[in-house]
Amino acid sequence: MNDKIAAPQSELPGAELDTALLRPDFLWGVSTSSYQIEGAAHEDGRGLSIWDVFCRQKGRIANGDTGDIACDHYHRYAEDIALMRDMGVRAYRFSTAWPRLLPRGRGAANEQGFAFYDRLIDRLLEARIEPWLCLYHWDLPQSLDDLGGWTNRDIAGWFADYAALVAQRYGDRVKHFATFNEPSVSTLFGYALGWNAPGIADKSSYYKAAHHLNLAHGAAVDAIRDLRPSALIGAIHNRQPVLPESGKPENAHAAALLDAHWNLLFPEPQSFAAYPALIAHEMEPSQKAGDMARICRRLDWFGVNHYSPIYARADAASQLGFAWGKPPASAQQTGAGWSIHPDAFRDVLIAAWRRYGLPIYVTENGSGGNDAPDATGAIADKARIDYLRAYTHAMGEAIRAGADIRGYFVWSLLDNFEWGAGFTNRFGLVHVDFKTLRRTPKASARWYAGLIRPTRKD
Ligand code: IFM
Repeated sequence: MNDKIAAPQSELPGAELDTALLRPDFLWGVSTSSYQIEGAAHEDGRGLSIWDVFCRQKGRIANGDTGDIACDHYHRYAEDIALMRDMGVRAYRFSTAWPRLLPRGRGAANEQGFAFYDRLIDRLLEARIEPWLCLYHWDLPQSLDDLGGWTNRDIAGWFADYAALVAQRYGDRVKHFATFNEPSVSTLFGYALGWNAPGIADKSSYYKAAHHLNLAHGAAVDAIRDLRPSALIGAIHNRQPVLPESGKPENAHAAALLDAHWNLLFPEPQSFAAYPALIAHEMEPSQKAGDMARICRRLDWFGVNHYSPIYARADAASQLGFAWGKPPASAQQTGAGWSIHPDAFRDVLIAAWRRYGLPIYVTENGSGGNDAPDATGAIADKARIDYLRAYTHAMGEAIRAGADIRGYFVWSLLDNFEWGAGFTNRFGLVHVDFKTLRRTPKASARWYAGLIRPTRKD
C-alpha cells in the first residue's frame, strides 16, 4: 500500500464500526459522477449536456464555475484508480455520460466515448476494483432536451436504447448496473424548482418528467436483462427523513408532502406499481393504461443515498405547497450546513430494508465543507472523519438490527463540481487543487483505508 495514503494506524482515530458485524464479502467503495469529475467536455466527440448549457446561464452556478475541466478525470483516470487501490476500496461507482456515448442522445454512437469507459473499466479490473455503472447522474444530452427532455414521453424509449448499448458494450465486465441516481433531485430541482438543469420551474412539467423517468427506469431494466440476464440491476434513491421546520403546525403536512416527493415518488412505483397517495392525483394526467406495470420491475439491490434529515415548511405561494425548511439552530452541522444525525441514517437503512426487501447498498454518504491544505500541504479534515466514523457506526447498528446491508460507498473519491455550489463545496477523500489538478489524499482517506484494512482479503 502507498505510504502517502496508508499512514500508521496509531496516527488515526480508531474506527468505531465493529467490522465483525459485516458480511465477509462486504463491499467498501467510493462514488463519483460523470459531469462532476470528467471534464473534457468538448473533446473526442462528446455532445453537449444540459449542464454545459445551464452552467453558462448567468447566476446559476457559484463563481460561474463549469464542469468543462472539473477534475480532468477523463485524462487522469489511471491516477484516480491508483488512489482508490491504495486506499483499498473494492468498488467504484461512476456514471456514464450519455452525451459522451451518444452525442445527440440517440442515433450515432461516439466510439471515442465508448473507448474511454473501456479503458476505465479495464484499468479498474486490473486494480481488482469492481466497476458499478450508473446510467444517469443528471447529464441529459442537450439535443434531447431540445425535444422536451424528460417531459417528452418518447424519452423512455431513448433511454432504454442507450441502456441497451451500454449493457451490450460493457456487460461482459460490469456486473452491477443502476438506472438512475437520485431521480427526486434531477426532477424536483430540475423541473419544479428550477435550481438544477434544465432550470424549469413548472409543476406540470415536473410531474410529466417524473412519470417519464419512471417509465424509462422500467424500460431500461428490461433492456439490460434481455441482453445481460446475469446483470445485477438496482436504482439509487435519496432516503432522508423529512422533518417539519419548527413553528407552525401546518409544517407537519408540508413535511409529509415533501416526503412523498423526495422519498417515495420513484421507489414506490418502481417496487409496488403505485404512486404515493398524497400526489397520485397529480400523476394521473401523464399516465396511460399499463404504465404502472411497465414501471414496476424486479430489482436485485436497492441503493440508498443519505447525508442528513431535511426540513420542510408550509408555503402557500409555492406551486407544490411546501418550501425547503431550516434545521433547528441547535443541530450540529457539516461545513456545508447539513445537519448531522447518524441515528437518522440507522433508521433510514432499517426502514428501506424492511420496505423494499432488497439487499441494501449505501451508494452515497459523506460530508461537505471547504477543506484547505495547511502550511505543510496536509488536509486535516477531522470533521469529515468524525462524520464518517459516526455514520459507519450507525450503519453497523442497522446491520445489528437485521438490515441486509452489503456495501458502503463514500461520496466522494475526489473534491468535484458540486452542481450549483460549483467548486466551493468539497466532499472528497482526496483534495483536488482545481488550478493545478493536483490530487492530495486528505486525512479522511487514511482513516477510510484504516477502516477497510481489517476486511481486506489481500
Ligand atoms: O454531489 C452530489 C451528488 O451528485 C448527488 N448526491 C449528493 C451529492 C452531494 O451533494
